[in-house]
Amino acid sequence: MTGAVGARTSSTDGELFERAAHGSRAALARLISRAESGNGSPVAVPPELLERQGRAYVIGLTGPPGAGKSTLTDRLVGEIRKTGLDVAVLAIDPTSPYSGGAILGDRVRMGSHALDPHVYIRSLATRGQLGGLSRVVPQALRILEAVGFTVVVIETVGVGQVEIEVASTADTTVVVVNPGWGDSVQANKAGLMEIADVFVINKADRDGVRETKRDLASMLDLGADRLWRPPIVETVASSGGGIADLYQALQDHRSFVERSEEAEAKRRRRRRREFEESLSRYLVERALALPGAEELLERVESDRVDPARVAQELGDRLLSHR
Ligand SMILES: Nc1nc2c(ncn2[C@@H]2O[C@H](COP(=O)(O)OP(=O)(O)OP(=O)(O)O)[C@@H](O)[C@H]2O)c(=O)[nH]1
Ligand SMILES: [Mg+2]
Repeated sequence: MTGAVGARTSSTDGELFERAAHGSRAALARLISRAESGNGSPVAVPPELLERQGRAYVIGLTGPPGAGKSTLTDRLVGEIRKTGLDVAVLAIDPTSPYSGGAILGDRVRMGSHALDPHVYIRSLATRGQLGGLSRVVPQALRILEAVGFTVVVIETVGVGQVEIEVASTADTTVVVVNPGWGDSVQANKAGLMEIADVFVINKADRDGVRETKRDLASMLDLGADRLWRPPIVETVASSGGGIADLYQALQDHRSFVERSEEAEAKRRRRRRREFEESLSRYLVERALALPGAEELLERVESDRVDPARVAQELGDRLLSHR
């Protein structure tokens, strides 16, 4: 980071980190809001906190709307707290902008930990920005790690491409479905099978558990050459049933991950992707700030020129610009 503006920003970030690392939730919330707003440079983790990067165990929970992800997360937080660890939850809502409803809903459903100072729950929204989640989530994770969290749960609503991408940044991805699921989301099955490390059939108090389990198991047989076969856990999140089994499945997967070389390769790919995406974003921003860039953009948008050629031209101009 160069120049007075960069220096000022990072010192302010530094102050916030200092306070957040000593337990200030207000400072932590401000750091994450900064990452979320996407204005200016990325939130800068102070050098003395960098050694904590990459340390957190990240659990991703994804699945169709209403499957019981938040209720399950609430129970899981309870299990994790029993071990004495602090835990952070990122609840991600990719479609709607901050709607009081969604956030309030999460607060209510994860309410049993609202007063626990060792639990931090945060909703993230992207206000429809392109690439928003893939930018904000890694930064939010970095911030949480820097202030000392070693366990983070990410809940993503839905089963679309973006959610799958986010979920797959986790060390362990839990796909939550309900009895009868097999009939309704045919289209997304393949994608979910690919990312799931653990399957949960939540609402196991309802009919159709056996069929759903059979359905999932036969799909898992298709990928039987994988080193890890995702277990299928039945839960009743609303009453706490099966949560111990889920927690055990997570621990099993975690120790598998820690032993496997594939996991380290995955981490490296993830960090590389984050690096490349940040670099492109930065260069795009800088290039678009060059004099005359607006006019070029206008010509690209009105379809009068080849976008790839103009991009190269502007890129070259950025490189020779001092
Ligand atoms: N019968 C039954 N209901 C459950 C169970 N788990 C959750 N629910 C109910 O299902 C509804 C949705 O639960 P949430 O935890 O909000 O589900 P979610 O997947 O987080 O929902 P979104 O975030 O809106 O996608 C709530 O009314 C829960 O009380 C369960 O195991 N059995
Ligand atoms: Mg939810």
